[in-house]
Amino acid sequence: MAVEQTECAKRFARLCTDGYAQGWHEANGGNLTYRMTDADIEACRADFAPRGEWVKMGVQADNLRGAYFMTTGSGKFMRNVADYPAESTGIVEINDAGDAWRIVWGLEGGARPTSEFPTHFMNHSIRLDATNGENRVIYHAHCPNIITLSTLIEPDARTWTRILWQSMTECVIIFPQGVGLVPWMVPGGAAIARETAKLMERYDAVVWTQHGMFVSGNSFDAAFGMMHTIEKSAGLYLAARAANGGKAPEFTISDEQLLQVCRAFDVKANPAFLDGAE
Ligand code: 2HA
Ligand code: ZN
Repeated sequence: MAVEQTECAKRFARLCTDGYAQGWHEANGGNLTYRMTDADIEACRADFAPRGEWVKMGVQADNLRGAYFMTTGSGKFMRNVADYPAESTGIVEINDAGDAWRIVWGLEGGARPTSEFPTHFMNHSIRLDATNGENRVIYHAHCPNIITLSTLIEPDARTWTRILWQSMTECVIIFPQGVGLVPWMVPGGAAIARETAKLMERYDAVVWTQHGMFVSGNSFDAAFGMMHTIEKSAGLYLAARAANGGKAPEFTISDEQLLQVCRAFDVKANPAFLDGAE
């Protein structure tokens, strides 16, 4: 089967199209990686043709030695992924040392994996351990409400998480651990990758101040849904605050109500962010 026809490539492309339609991917903004299953690798292997040198990432992970990732390309546009998958995306293999990649499919015309590959890679490593290998998707988007909120609210995980949980009832079910915050940093390298990965030990989602957000998920649906939910809640808060003359909205969901939701849906919310939780 051609790589483009495989289930994972189709789902990968659909997320890119959906994210673009949401307005999260201006120009080459945002990127996506997927850690392939053994079945995905077998379905694609006939098309693999390793080429080029191993490229060091500046980060290393023992638990990703020999892994295969589908990735968007550096400088590529999310809106082109579905129509031009072999130019816009590719598959890379990780070396035995767990510190370098090489292209085995796609990224045609001299392209390389996303500039944020080190962050994706470290997040995959952390989330793989945190979820017993269930996590497979890491997604980065320039979602506008999150970026706007980060110009109004200090980069503090408790403050942000409470604003997001209090603005829409089911948020606490979708991201019960809350969101982590990386204060403004230069994107695209090993330093921001390490800061983000530290937070991914505790959170499924991490905000990059004045930049966007990283989310993790066991599936494309879970990762997209996480991004969508958090971005929507930020937008609701911003609209309410604007409608309230710039002041914080008054009739938001209380801690007691959040705890009631947690009990009803058997969710354990991060107790550090909820007064009255044990
Ligand atoms: O791929 O989003 O953070 C472009 C970016 C870098
Ligand atoms: Zn970005």
